[in-house]
Amino acid sequence: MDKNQFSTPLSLRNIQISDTFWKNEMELVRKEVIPYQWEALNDRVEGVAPSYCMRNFKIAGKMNKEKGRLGAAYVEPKYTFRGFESLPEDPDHLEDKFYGFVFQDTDFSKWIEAVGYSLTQHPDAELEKLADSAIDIVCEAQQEDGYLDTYYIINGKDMIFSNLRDHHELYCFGHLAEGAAAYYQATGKDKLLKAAERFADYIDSYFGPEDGKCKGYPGHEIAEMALVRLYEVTGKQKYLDLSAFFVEERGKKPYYFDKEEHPDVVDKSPEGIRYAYNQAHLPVREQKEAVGHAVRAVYLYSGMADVARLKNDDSLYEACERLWDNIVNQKMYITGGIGGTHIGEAFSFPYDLPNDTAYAETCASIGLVFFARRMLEMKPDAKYADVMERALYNGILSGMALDGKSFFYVNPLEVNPEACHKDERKFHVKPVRQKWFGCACCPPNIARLLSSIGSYAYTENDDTLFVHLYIGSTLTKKIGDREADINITSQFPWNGDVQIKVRAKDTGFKLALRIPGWCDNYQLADEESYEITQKNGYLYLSKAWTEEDVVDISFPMRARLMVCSAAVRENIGKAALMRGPVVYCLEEKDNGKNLHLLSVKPDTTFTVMEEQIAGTTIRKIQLNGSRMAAEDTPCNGLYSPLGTETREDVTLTYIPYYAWANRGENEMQVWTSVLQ
Ligand code: FUB
Ligand code: ZN
Repeated sequence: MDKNQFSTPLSLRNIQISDTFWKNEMELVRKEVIPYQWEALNDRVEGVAPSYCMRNFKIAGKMNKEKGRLGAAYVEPKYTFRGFESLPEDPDHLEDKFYGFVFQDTDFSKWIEAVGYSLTQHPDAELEKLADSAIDIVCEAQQEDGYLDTYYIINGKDMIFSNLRDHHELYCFGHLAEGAAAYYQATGKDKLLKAAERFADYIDSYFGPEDGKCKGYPGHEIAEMALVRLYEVTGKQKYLDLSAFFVEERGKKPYYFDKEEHPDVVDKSPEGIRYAYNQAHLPVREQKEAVGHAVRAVYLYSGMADVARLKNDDSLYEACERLWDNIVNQKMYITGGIGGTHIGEAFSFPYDLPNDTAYAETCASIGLVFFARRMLEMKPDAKYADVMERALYNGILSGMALDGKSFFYVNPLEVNPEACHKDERKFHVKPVRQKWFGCACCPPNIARLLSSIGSYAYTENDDTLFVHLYIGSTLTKKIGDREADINITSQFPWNGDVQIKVRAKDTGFKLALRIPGWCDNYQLADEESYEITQKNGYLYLSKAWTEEDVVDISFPMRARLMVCSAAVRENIGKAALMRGPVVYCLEEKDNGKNLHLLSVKPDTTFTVMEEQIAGTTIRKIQLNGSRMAAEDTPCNGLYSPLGTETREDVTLTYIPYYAWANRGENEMQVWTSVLQ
């Protein structure tokens, strides 16, 4: 690791996003998702599974008042499995019990995080007041000792931390800390931050390397990166050390999770790899393959990357790099989706990337973006930003409808609605987006990511601003005791022209621009006016800046047919269409039924056209293809000699993958046969 290359994200307070494309997404989050989510958290959305989230906080608060706040000291855990979800017997008569998933508290935490980010871009006194009142409710639930997880406050604190593997307390803490930090950074209000700190202190007194402390670690990771965030906001070293402890302890033998004894829970790990589902099968430095639950995995790797950077830990960094390369080269869909199997919502074996039974959970792609940004913080290498961009424009955006009102949890690359309804192996694949989910992890995760998109686009160090993503914005960068003002205009993802206005007179300012992996040949205007170096896919520009410099750079976007590694059985003989960072797909609406009968012609021309889908402007692409006559197969029976099939020439119409399923239920396909 070379510390001179390190960089950190800019504060969202120093960035104003003006980008046509992303601003639109952020406005959907602000106007649609955040208000809708608040209603969902309060069980006020008809026809949608209640969250019980705010209700649980209120009940925990009420119990605090009635029974007093109970403390608990660490005792060796004695496992009793209480299930993940508890539902009322009679939904019309709710009792003072905990309802919902064990991690229901995180619905609030992700909401407050998105609210915080949104307030940095769009101050809103009313929303802030609502958020403050929600924070009051949550803080009322906190115990005197700092403990704050409603599941155990309501069900009895004698059982706390008794099922780290499955019961998500440290996951709830992690989301709380992330939300609290975001809200504090946006508003300067520290009530929730203090609550998160007190919970962190409690956890710190319970877990750790010292004698007498619990040697467990989170079953669902996130606390690792959240503790680092808490460290960065508060400067308290103990939070970084606790994060490092969780990272180091993971996977050591004897396995901590064995101690918890859970006779009635099935270990979902691949055969022979105990606790791989939780990435606890090996110490993290020995892990070479990304395995298990995909969201958990990338959250862990993000935490590992944070610790590696802050502790300057080379071998941890190398482990992160190995895991990164393993994901990207063997286990990632072209959309940036990860998680090839719904069994355990997990990574499958290398190159097993089925299109129609894919899991590719929205949260997992979001976690991949977290991991990518953290790798970039250690080393500006376009390979990380390329994946970040791929996931953002494709496998993450597909998670939300163009109107921001419905969501995908699972992001398949091929859908036949009949199969989703009739084939049990595909029941997890929904042909249309859902309004909400009982396990509502994905929509709020999209909300928090999109509303903080600026912190993924740029990072900085003393003298350099790194532009990882071309997102129109105005930002300020500190250089010593001076400031550089930068204004970026881009028409991504439709056009690769980028203009950057720089006001950086008398500063040692360097602009590091990523050359996207999909771009064959960038064009920089007035090249001779800069000192230019190029390293790991970044172009470093410096010059004697003035008060009004303009950098014009263009990354021509060509439509291209892409093929997949021959190791992926599913995609042999097939091609997918990409233009710039956008992956395209065929939809039944444009191409008729039975998309599997279509083929693309390899020597095709591409026609790019503007189009409206659900009121949103996209670019569709038409190309030359052919359709096999449907009657060839059913009428002649199942089998016939090669060469007897007939085809007709057709024009294939592709739309961006993220925009599919916005015109009702219909077939969709990313990978299409190539006519040889
Ligand atoms: O377990 C909490 C969240 O629920 C996970 O991150 C998602 O995959 C879903 O299982
Ligand atoms: Zn999710």
